[in-house]
Amino acid sequence: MSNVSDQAVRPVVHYTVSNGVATLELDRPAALNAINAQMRRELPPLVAAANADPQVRVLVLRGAGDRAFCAGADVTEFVAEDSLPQVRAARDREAWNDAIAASGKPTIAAINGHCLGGGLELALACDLRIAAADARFGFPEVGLGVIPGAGGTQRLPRLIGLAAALRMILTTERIDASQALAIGLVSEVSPVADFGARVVALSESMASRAPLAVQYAKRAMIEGGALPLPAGLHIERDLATLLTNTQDRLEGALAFKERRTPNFTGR
Ligand code: CO8
Repeated sequence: MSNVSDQAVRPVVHYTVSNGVATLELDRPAALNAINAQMRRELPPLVAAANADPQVRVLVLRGAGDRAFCAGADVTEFVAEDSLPQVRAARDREAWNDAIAASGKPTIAAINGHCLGGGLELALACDLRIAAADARFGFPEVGLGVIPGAGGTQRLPRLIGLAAALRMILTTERIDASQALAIGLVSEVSPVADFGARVVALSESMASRAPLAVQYAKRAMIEGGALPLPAGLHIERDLATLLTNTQDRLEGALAFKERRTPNFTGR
């Protein structure tokens, strides 16, 4: 007997908040956390909730289980649906990635095991990618008759350079964590046994910094990076000026003078 209705109500994105860090866990480990329609529906409102919650200073995306961050789009859905739902699904896929990429708060993809296709695009929509030593990365799309359609062809070459991106996408070859580190796809690699602790340490360290300064620094780099240098410098100057009016700027200087840990409030 089918248990489709059970599957429909069980959440496939698990959301928790601890010490200023919202963790969004893709939770379909039996399918290597493949992205299905339900997951695409659930994630954007959770990202919105994290963005709206003043207690949340950092977002972490991870996959449930020990085998995968995310093995890409749920290929079985593409086989089952007719062409109009496929078009809709493609549009949903962009919206889901847009929600992550548009977050004003810093985002970290914590990647273990398989990170493929749409899963890699999700990681690319984050600000930082950190990997466990067992992580494997690849874009299988052209082997399935499609192309990366949720940011992969645009974000990957901007991050690792055109030659390396062409190689990954056109060959579908998979790379391991050390290769990903060497080409700048991830910023660090941890032994599998230490990975969970490292994710917590990094995210909580970021969450302990002045929230507005973190957000403005991110904005200056991302918005300014898409502009000619003079316009980018203008954005940087504006945001730096805005920060001079914050309580946290005074708190940072005072804490330094008093040799204590600053108590930042995000104001
Ligand atoms: N979609 C649905 N189910 C999946 C997916 C997926 N992407 N990946 C893995 N699974 C399922 C498997 O079917 C299997 O289920 P079951 O136990 O019920 O048979 C379970 O997860 C475990 O997987 P494997 O037994 O295959 O585990 P292995 O360790 O042997 O292999 C791999 C792991 C190499 C990751 C393998 O599972 C694999 O190649 N998966 C597919 C990867 C992939 O091609 N992803 C899609 C990328 S493309 C994309 O994301 C965007 C465009 C999609 C368009 C598709 C048009 C056809």
